[in-house]
Amino acid sequence: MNTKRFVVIFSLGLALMLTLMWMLSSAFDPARAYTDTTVTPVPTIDRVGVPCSRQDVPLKKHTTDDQSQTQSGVTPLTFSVAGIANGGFENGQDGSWEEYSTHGWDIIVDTSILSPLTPHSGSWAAWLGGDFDDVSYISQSVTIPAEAPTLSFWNWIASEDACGHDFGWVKINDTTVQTIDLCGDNNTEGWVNRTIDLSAYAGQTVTLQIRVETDGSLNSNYYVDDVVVGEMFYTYLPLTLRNFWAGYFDDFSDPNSGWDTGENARQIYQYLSGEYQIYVKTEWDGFAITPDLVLPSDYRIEVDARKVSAGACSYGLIFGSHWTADSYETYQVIVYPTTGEFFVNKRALDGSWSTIKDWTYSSTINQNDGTNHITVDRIGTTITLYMNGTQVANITDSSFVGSGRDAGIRVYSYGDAPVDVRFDNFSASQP
Ligand SMILES: [Ca+2]
Ligand SMILES: [Ca+2]
Ligand SMILES: [Ca+2]
Repeated sequence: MNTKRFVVIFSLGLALMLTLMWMLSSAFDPARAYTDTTVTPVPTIDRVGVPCSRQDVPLKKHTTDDQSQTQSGVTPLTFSVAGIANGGFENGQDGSWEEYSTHGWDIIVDTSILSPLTPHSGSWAAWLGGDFDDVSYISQSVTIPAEAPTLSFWNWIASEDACGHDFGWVKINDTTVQTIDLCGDNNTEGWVNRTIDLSAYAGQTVTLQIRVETDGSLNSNYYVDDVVVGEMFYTYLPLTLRNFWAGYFDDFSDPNSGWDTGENARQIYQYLSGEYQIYVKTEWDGFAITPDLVLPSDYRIEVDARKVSAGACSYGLIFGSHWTADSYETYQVIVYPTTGEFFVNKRALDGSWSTIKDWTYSSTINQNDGTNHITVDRIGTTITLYMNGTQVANITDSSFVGSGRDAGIRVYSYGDAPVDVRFDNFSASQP
């Protein structure tokens, strides 16, 4: 107890000291005084007098980052599944993560410590390494969703060392699932996404640890933000709500019918030859999009979907969808055409996913590249699911009821990226 309190106070003292030193160096070092963020500042700054020098890093404005793209008339929103608590670190040191540093450094820090580095999201990120002979880590217990057993996070490597000396590891239950060599050759010069397949741990509750160990010379920093376990969605919400009732139908023959289109590092979503294409470029990645419907409380959503790419993937519908400023809730119907199975789950505003209908084989599902007509009826608290006109599930679930909700289409890549799925004849009607 006393020891722990001492460590906390000690690390707080260090953090305060570091903050003060940053302020001092800002005042005295012209290299820090830039205001144009397109200018890359001098990467190394003399830190004489700083008790434990943490190397400055070049701040590169990441213009190719898909999260920074904006489209005319469209507000891009990023939503991630948060099986992880405080995955974006925006709650600060709220106890969700255990954090440790040999030298007592705070790992979860805000911009007052990180500056001039900008967190990937918000004003907090995790800063591992940055000191000599230091072991640092963050860890927490998390359940790996069976339907999306992936770990994804954004990382930034800034090292002045040669390869083979300083390392980062991603560990599950103390077993290394990925080793990251922290060295100048691997410097990212910005936030890059790292995605790790955790299918070996699907459905299990495990301890996730992101760990850095440095040696006694030549500094290495490892920054982490937006840790996500499970599926990730990028969806785009047009500024103008489409009050469609009575009924909505799109055969995608008109490429200006109102669905958003775009391409970034992870996906293409566009009208293509009378259909709507979702093309996911990377493994273990998902994409969902809606035409921004405002549904009545009882509705039927239908779509034709077919897989064009060779490997495994899933596609389907989202419905009962509702967005808040920083989260969303939705049902989704997932079809896995490789085996003719389907799955229904839901995501709550707190980021947790729950299974409503576990993977179920249906002979009515056309396998592989066959087209499947997916229908879902939402009537009161009942969800009735049809594949190619045959009822395959009838579920009672009282979440996400009432009018004003949205519905759309979704694709997930698993380990066989790229994935190419075509949708047609999307409709919303009253059953
Ligand atoms: Ca953050
Ligand atoms: Ca080193
Ligand atoms: Ca069509």
